[in-house]
Amino acid sequence: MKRSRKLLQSLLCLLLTGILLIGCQNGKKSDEPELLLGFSQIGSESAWRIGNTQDIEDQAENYGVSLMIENANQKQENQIAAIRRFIAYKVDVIAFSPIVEDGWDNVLTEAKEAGIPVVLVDRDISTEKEGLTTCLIGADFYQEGVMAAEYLIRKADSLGLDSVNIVEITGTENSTPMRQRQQGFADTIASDSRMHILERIDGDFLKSRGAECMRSLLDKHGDDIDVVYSHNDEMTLGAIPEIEKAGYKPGKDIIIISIDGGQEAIDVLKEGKINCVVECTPKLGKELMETAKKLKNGEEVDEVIHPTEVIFSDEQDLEKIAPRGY
Ligand code: GYE
Repeated sequence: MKRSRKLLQSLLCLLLTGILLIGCQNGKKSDEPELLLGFSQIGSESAWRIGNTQDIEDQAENYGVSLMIENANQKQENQIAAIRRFIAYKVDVIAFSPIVEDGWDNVLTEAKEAGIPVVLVDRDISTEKEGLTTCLIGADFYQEGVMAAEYLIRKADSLGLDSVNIVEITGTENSTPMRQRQQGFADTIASDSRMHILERIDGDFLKSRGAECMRSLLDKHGDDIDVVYSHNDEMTLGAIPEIEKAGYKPGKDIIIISIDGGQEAIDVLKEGKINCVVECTPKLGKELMETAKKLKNGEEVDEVIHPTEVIFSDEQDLEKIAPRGY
């Protein structure tokens, strides 16, 4: 009788330890409430975007966050519908990367009325209303434009150029990176009288559009083009074969400046067909999970979180660049 009671006690003890161990996995305490995060991603238009989605999924797992993720396939109406589903599902926090800046007031007011905090990831919105979002986690796109222009000014100095004709292939119209990459670049070249923008053309951040835009720019301006400033790697990678087909050497006859810093663009930079790539990191997942946890616990969060970014260019020893992971 005594022996069987002891056995029962030991079994109960083992069971209790097991439950405690499972409860503490991922650094979570067993009494910590689950955090359900709804995230609406723009689409899969670039290596950057695919890397960003992957990072958010990986970090959700690391932080023990349950993630509902929806891909909007490049359509704002799909993002609005996803946010409405997150509200109906009563997620703890909503995060999204707005494809464009306008048109979010109604759906974000619905989220606010439901008491669900909203985090902007990567891109910003434009609104007159107060308090629709809590935090923006994303790059300083204006500064990226500045870094691209500063590189160009140094390059023009080193080549001794006295006139520089630029074509600019821009990202999705009315998106934050498009507006700010254009503005930062324009403001920085404004004081340099050698710099002239021949044309700006909308490439929508897509490789196929980058190729089309480049064909049209070459048809119109041909020999006059000294520089291609492209708002992302995908469009740059679409433009380069078109430049070659037209009989020019990218990186030599035409200076090529790109933004993102994905592995494929870095490899082409090493080949000498791109001159400069401004980094834009897609790794925003860690900050997102930490912010979502704070919001769930009712803690204060920073209004803007910018990651630190660098540039990669033909001014450096390119062999030292570590694998990019996207
Ligand atoms: O540069 C581009 C993309 O919003 C920073 O979106 C992002 C941009 C990125 O698809 O490749």
